[in-house]
Amino acid sequence: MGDYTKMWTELGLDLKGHDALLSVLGGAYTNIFLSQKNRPEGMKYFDFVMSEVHGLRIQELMDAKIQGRKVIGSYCVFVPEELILAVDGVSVGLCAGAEFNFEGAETMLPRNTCALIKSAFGFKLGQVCPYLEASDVVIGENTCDGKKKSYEMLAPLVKDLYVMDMPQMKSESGRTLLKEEYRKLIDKLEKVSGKKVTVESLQKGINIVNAKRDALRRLTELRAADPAPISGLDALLVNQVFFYDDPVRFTDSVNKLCDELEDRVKKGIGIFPKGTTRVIVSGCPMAVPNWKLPMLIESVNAVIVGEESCVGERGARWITELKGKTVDDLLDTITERYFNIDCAIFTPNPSRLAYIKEMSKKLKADGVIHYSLQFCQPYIMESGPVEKNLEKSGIPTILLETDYSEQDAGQLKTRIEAFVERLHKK
Ligand code: BJ8
Repeated sequence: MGDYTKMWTELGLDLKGHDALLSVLGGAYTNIFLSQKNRPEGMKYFDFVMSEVHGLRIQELMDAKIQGRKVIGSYCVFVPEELILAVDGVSVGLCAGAEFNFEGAETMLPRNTCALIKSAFGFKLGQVCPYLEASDVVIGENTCDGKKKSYEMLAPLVKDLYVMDMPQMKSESGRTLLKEEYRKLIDKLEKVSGKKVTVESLQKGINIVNAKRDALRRLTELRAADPAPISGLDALLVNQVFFYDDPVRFTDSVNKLCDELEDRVKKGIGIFPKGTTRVIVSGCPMAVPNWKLPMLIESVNAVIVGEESCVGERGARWITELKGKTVDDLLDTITERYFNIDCAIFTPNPSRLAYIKEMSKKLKADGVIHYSLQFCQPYIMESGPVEKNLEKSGIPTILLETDYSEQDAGQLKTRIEAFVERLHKK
């Protein structure tokens, strides 16, 4: 990586803390990703993106700002990138996956807050996230109680925080509320950018995001092969980069990777031998650099073949239908698409369970590892019924609860080993 000290200083980063974060991140990346054997060549692009995730990509954001484009940060897959692109904005994901400055975060938040929220505050208070510092607007959403209340505390810390309300039930009034919130979000984006959302600009945004999701769908389908042509770690990385990279370049890189994986599938080349135990990870999102669980799973002779998560299928699986002649028509189709997302904040939430079953079948998984972040009420509450129902349907399931620390790694590994052993004997 080049020398970006000037840019980081201008962004107001704490250089000492930032250096410490980058060195931990770089070391972890080398140990976890670069040590894998027989990786697809196409992963080189994603290695490069990660090596420049606080460098070149931030430089691109700063260049976009000079050209008059706005950088819009968000924490949830309910924020439509299509709307941001329709005002020529740049969308960046801000969820954080590292245990950084939790002491600082705990001066503002209760200790029993999930690691994802604490991490976002730790990064902000420690001034180490160039994406957050480059954001002209940060969009929050009233999803879980933890996020909803934490935005009250985040507001005075960032330049411009805009919070969307969110439905909690998949009812007609819920759908109307979501559409209304998207309409208000358009107003906000138009005001900040000084650009109007038009039919053409919205269609263009929809096409760009659909192409990105189509590429990820291709990747998902290829993982049904045995041997799996790509590791779960690498597939997760692609899903994580989805939130940071230039969307058109990302799509192109995922499609190139898929071309290579198609060839691997034809030739029977896999990352692990044919017949390796296959699992699906379901639950909370895994933001960069939260790689602990997949790393443990794939270190015990199992391969992850799918992620039922917002950094995975839940974030990418629906396509926005391109129909209608007005902005309002297109807003209907966007609302339709996003209203499908089966986040555990919804009650009841039967489609999530149904989809885990569908995924298990499609991807020929031997079992499901349900992953909840400690103190995440929505996913922990949902995990019990999910486990019971999957087991009843003949899909072995294990519930794991963890955080971003390494302290429980040994214990988790033992439980995963025992579970993989159970799947092996099935
Ligand atoms: S659509 S999953 S990205 S809300 S882990 S902060 S739920 S206490 S992240 Fe999410 Fe949107 Fe839903 Fe997806 Fe709360 Fe749980 Fe923490 Fe979470």
